[in-house]
Amino acid sequence: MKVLDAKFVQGFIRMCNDGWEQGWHERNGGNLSYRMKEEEAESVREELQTGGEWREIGTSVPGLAGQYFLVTGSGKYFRNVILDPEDSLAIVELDDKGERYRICWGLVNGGRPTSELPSHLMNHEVKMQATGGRHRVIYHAHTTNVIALTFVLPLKDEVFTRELWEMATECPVVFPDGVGVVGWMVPGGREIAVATSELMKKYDVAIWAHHGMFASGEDFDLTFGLMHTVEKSAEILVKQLSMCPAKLQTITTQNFRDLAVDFKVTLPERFLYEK
Ligand code: 2HA
Ligand code: ZN
Repeated sequence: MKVLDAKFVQGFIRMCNDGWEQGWHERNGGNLSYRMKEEEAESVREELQTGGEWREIGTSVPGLAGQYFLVTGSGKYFRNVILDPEDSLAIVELDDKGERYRICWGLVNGGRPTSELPSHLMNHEVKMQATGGRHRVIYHAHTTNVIALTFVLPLKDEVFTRELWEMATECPVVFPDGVGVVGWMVPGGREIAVATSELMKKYDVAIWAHHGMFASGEDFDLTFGLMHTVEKSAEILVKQLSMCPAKLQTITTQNFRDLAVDFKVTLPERFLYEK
């Protein structure tokens, strides 16, 4: 099969375009990666090149050795993915130590995989282990309202989680584990990758202060839906803070406890403090 005919590739392209349409991907902002199934790599084998040069990832992900990933390219625009996926995307293979990668498909006009490759791969390694292999998608987006909130809320997991949960009843059901926050860091390197993957051991969402968000999920629908839910909740919070910084009423601690029972989710106690 041709790479562009594969269902996972079509789903990936659609998700890039959905993110662009949400306004989360100005210029070359944001990046997406998908950990391919063995049978998916097999299904497009005829188009995968094996002569590419091995390059350093910039970190070590031994748990992902030998796996294939579909990723957005560094400096590429989400806006263009749907028009020219072979220019914007790449399939990369990792070596047997999980320290180097080579390009097997895509980036036909040159270029490299996403500048956030260390963060993506370290998150994949953590989430693959934490979910018994179920999570396959890591998504980074420059979500406007979440970014705005990182200027006015304390950069604490407890504060962001609780405030975002309060903004929409379905939030604690969609992200019952909460969200993690890292303070401002230089993007692109190993240090921010380590900090983010540390949060990903506990959460499916990590907020990068003054920058954006990372989300992890099983498939494109769930991961895009998670990003969308968190960002929409942040939008409501921005509106609420703009209209009236002191809430007149909200979802209470007891309301969350009742919701958890009926929806059969476990909400960590540290987010259920009395305010
Ligand atoms: O420009 O989003 O974090 C790509 C990015 C870097
Ligand atoms: Zn970014």
